[in-house]
Amino acid sequence: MTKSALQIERATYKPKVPAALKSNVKAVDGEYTQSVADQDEIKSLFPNTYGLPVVTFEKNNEVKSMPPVNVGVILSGGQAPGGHNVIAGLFDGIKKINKNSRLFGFILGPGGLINHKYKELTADIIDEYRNTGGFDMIGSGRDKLEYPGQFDKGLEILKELEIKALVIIGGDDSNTNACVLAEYYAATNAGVQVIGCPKTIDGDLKNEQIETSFGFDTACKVYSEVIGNIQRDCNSAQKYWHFIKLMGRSASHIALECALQTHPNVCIVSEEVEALDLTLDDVINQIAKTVALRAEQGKNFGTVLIPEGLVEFIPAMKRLIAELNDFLAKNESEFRLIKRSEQRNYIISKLTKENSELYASLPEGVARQLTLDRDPHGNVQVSLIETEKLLAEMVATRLAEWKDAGKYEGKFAAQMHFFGYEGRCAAPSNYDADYCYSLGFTASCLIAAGKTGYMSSVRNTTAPADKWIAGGIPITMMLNMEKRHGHLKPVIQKALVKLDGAPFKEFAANRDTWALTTDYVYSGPIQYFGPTEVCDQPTITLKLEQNKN
Ligand code: FBP
Repeated sequence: MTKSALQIERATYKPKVPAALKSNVKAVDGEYTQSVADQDEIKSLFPNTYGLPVVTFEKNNEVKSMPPVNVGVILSGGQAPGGHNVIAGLFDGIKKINKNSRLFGFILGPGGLINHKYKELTADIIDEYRNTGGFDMIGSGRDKLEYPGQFDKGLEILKELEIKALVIIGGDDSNTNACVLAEYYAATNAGVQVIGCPKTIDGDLKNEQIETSFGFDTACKVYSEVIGNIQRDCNSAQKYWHFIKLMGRSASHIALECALQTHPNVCIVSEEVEALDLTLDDVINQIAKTVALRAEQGKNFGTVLIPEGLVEFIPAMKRLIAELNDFLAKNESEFRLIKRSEQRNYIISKLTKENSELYASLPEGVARQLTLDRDPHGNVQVSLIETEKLLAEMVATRLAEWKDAGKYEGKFAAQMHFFGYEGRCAAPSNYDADYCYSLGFTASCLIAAGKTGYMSSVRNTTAPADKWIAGGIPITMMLNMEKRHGHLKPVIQKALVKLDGAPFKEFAANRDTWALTTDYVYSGPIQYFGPTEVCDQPTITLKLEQNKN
């Protein structure tokens, strides 16, 4: 495999880890825990893994010899920078337990466990992938591990390979499933521990105990670099408004962090749109107003950041999508027989009045995207909806109306962008390289301590790595009951942007200034070599949340 000069140099980077992990460790049990809500129900569903104590790893002077342990690892869901370092940390950790320990990677996600597709991860493979982006060492997938039949099928291969512990690296859903699996294997005395690791660029798997999900740091830095480049281009030519959609299936953490890093003229935060019960029209007016005000100062240029999940947070759009999901599920075959040119009118004629009017007001392209194929759960695939085009087109129409009414004088030309896949496999920043390696190593400590149903946790990460705290959090502690596909299920609470949280407040305090001035910040590319103030900074979100800015 041909390697770039950066790849060759970066392979030698030794991730920084919490001081305790440099020595032998002992597991210190903390307080016994409760789930965040619905305690009685969660307790009855997880009798073997509920209420366990939080664990912290501390230095241990005693050297204990341990037998080798075979471990399996799965990457689940969307790629996030640093996944390979979780696996490298886990590998080094189990080799420290005993040099004869073995690591097996299941191929292309949870499906690899069910279908018995795996490969042994030996030192030469691990070394090839240290500090690299991507999940290509073993691949990832979105199969869900949900049913006892799958758990039993998985157990067959675990038994065959004498695997005593399984590490699932994933987002909120995958870790919920890890928790269910841990309970099932404990209840059936399967002899397999299950440990989760918090992954997702979306940044929405976090809570009191889990400071951040890995990959968020790197992805936001990559997007902010490119947004900065666009802003400099924008300010140089002064002729375009750039509408930039940013990934994040649901929560707006990525858009918010990028706004804090780059100071765009507008950033929409879905959670605020929902809280204020704004309509699509309100959002359009809000952007058009900023365009008009800047035009009054002779500034016919600017940037707008849009979170990927926005349309599902606009209450009226949410209702429209829900009716469309329902209607298309029932009438899919009839709809597909209708000529493409007549599909729009067909839908308009079938929806209830409010939804029909909203659908009719949408630009052609977006209206069509809303009727495209659903995901396996029957939901519209939001990442396929070109919200950046929707907003740019509707803002152009609104400005034209204002121009006719003599309320706006200016020029408006838009450029559209969507940043998502560009950042998901970037080489991890120092933060993610260190955090991920530490998470993986900590997972091996949880295994050695005999724990199951825990998520690997590394805390205090705005401090230098030496002071980070490694431990484990019982996953049941993060569960509550939520309605999914019509049924109440135990799930990890998804962390949306908190409107009373420090990151949003910081943004809200500055956005009016950023709207009218041109206060762009150019964060530049991620730096891997150089002074720690440049290379080791966590996200602004994390610093503000921990009051460290
Ligand atoms: P995870 O939550 O699985 O980490 O995935 C996040 C994400 O990158 C979202 O931001 C995005 O909406 C989605 O994956 C895209 O999915 P896909 O990779 O299947 O196109």
